[in-house]
Amino acid sequence: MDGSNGSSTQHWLTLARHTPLGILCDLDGTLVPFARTPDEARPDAGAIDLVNTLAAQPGVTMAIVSGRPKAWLEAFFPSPHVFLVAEHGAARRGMGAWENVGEIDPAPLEELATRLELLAGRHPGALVERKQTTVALHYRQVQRGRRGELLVEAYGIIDTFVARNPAFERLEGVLVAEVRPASVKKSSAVPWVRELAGGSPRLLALGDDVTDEHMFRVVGPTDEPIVVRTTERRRTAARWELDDSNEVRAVLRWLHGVRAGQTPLPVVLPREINQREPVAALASRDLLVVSNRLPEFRPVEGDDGERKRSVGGLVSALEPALRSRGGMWLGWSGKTVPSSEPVTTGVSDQSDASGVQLAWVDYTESWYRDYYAGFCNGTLWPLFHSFPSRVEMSDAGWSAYREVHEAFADFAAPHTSSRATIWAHDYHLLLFAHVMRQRGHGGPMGHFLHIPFPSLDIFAMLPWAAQLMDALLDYDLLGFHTPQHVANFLACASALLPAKVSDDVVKHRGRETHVAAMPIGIIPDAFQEAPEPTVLEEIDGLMRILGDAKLVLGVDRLDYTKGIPERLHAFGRMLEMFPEWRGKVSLVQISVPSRADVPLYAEQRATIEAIVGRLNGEFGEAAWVPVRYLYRSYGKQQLSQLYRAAAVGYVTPLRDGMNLVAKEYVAAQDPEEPGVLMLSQFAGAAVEMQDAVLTNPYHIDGMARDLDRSLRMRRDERKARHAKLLATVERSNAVTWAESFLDALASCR
Ligand code: GDG
Repeated sequence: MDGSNGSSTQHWLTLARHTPLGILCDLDGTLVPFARTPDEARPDAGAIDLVNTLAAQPGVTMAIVSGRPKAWLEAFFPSPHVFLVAEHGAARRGMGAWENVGEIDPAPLEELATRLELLAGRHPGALVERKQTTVALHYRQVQRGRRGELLVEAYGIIDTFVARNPAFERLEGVLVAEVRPASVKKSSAVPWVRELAGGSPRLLALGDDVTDEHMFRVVGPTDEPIVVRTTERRRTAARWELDDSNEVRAVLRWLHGVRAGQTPLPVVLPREINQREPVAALASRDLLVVSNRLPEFRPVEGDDGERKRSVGGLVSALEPALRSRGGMWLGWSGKTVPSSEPVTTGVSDQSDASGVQLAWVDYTESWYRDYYAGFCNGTLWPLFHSFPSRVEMSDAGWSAYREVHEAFADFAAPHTSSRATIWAHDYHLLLFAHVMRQRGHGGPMGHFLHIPFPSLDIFAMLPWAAQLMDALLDYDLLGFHTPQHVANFLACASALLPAKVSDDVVKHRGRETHVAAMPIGIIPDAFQEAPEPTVLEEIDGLMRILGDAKLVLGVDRLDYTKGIPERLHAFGRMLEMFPEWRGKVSLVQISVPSRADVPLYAEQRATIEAIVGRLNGEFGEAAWVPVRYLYRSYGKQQLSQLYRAAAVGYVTPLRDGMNLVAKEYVAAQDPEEPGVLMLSQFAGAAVEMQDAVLTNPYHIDGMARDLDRSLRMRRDERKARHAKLLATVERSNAVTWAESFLDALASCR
């Protein structure tokens, strides 16, 4: 491709003729094309010759700035005229002699490398490269759909290592994750080469990787940073771009010719990156995730430090996809501002190039009231869970709902390329595709509904049902947890709109929307990890209080859909129907505080506390408390230990999109001595988990009998049921769920 025109040719001629000229050039992906493995990627004679020729030219300082080890670089570039920077800046060779930059003790990397090698051994194609001060995990050769699984584990190992060894940091390269000393960066090569060049040099910096961005950021205004676009397009600090190593070589050859006094015509010149479209430098992001709440994240430079990393399931599920695609996540910051003040938005600094960029919108107090507490949690949540009597409807709610969508879209449209993939989540964002299409978004857009989709008679209660349905059909893909939710949606579409509906596609207004059941999973390993000693102590303490009594465990956000009062009543009923259990079984109910400022939720809490009090008063004895009610949240490790200790996982929502607690309970069991999962037939999870003891939470006597049966179940039956349930939970996990959604979205068009 010839990107030259008169003015840019002149620009480059001036640079090419400048003396002194410093060239900082990365190797892999820049001067040398990527190969399948790092071993196969080596500079060929043409590249070596070009570097040597430039290095020998008067007025040129030629430096190779690479992540490769010293010895490797030296083998290809023995000439002392070529300056070498190894391992991203950890060592450099000036006039023939190597020096180390900074004091780095590489000893801790040994253990990390061993752990990553063990992991790589289990993932065909994964490869660990050990260098003097860095360890790199290459996953270019791992099959596309399998990368997520590898990365979840790898990031777990790496993040733990980095947390314990703050002198090191994690770095995302092109299909490589690397751990290296935090103190060294390729940016240190820039002043070094400037000094070596002497006088008033101009510098040319070429690179493709995020490690090269460090160079691009520190070059001066008269220098020229050029990014080589290899596999991914990401935000860059470079001003110019080239397509591949052939173009890099063509430019360098031309430069050499110009300096040698020839007047060669440029075959190709670097193209200026259009920074104006879109406004911010996020255009290169090709995946935007939008959800009401943002994953909390670790504080970044310049941030207020309030946000910390979250352990949420959705975050773990989406993180690998976001990282490998260079994604951005947009959501509510969790903050509200007075309605009289302008709404603030923001984007996280991405200086550590960790991959996922977060962008947020604050809510005004009236949005919080009318949109979040109002239309989302007061209207859609109860309606979609088929609790019509709890539904509140107001015009103010609907209008705030549309307003907040507009605000999200106003932010997203200029920050996203019009071809980017957008994945919106849950009932808070049903109109998002619609408002984005109005702003000209042409890329694929999908939505996943985490809660049930109700039947037509319920959905039709919404005065804006047809409008909502029409807007939903601006998505290309709608994902639901279960085939029943899909069927409900299709029935509503066909009844409310003049749409053509088949099993999995709705045609409307000349568009096609694909509809699919894609049950979300968990990351089972996260519930099977050995706990830290302090966690064990804490859980042992709780178990000691329970004494010999068998543990029946309920864990939920405190929400009326979870059926907590019914569950408590059924426990009491069981103690009446089967008095032999008195003193021998205790129910621990953990209720995680949720939407506490919404009146219905506060009311729910009071109801539950009253029932607990009544049960303990009626059945309790000096040495035995039938129900322990814990209104607090627990860490994942504590939760795993409680799951494992429980004889019955008591998961009885009145209605639930999926219910992840059911899956987590199964994952955490000891396969040799597993507990029994008692699961509501109205949880989406029941579709996949038929080997649980399925129960009807509306039928208190029936639930009491099911609980008795679960507590009595013999070990061989428990083991057989658990084995089947575990296979289900492991077969489709959170990462495969995210990958399959994105794959399906990509193939919609
Ligand atoms: C919605 C849908 C659907 C619980 N206690 C603590 C804690 N948890 C975690 C659990 C679990 C999650 O919260 C709850 O997930 P659920 O799926 O049970 O329910 P919702 O919050 O209502 O989620 C639901 C889900 O979206 C996904 O699509 O399954 O149907 O309603 O992961 O482990 N986590 C921590 N401490 C606690 O005390 N850290």
